[in-house]
Amino acid sequence: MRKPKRRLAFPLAILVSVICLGATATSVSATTTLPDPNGDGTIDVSDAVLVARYLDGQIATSTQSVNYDINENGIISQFDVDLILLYIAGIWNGG
Ligand SMILES: [Ca+2]
Ligand SMILES: [Ca+2]
Repeated sequence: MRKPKRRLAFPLAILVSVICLGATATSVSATTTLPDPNGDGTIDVSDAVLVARYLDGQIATSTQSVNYDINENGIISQFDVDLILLYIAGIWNGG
């Protein structure tokens, strides 16, 4: 069995916290300037999963991966996944 990677621990902890707290906002309209990783018009857990899978090497780079850089610092990292989850949880406003 494959051991979970450490870099997924923090976002998973946030996700579990959001679920345990009964957060009702599981998706947020992408009317903000926040990049939308999967391009479906909302920012939700599926976006975080997509970027996490990209970082884990489970999916290849695509033209859409430019949207994976949530804080637009030129680097796609675990921090981008964390920002998505913080945004969904209402802890970060995308600014
Ligand atoms: Ca999305
Ligand atoms: Ca980034």
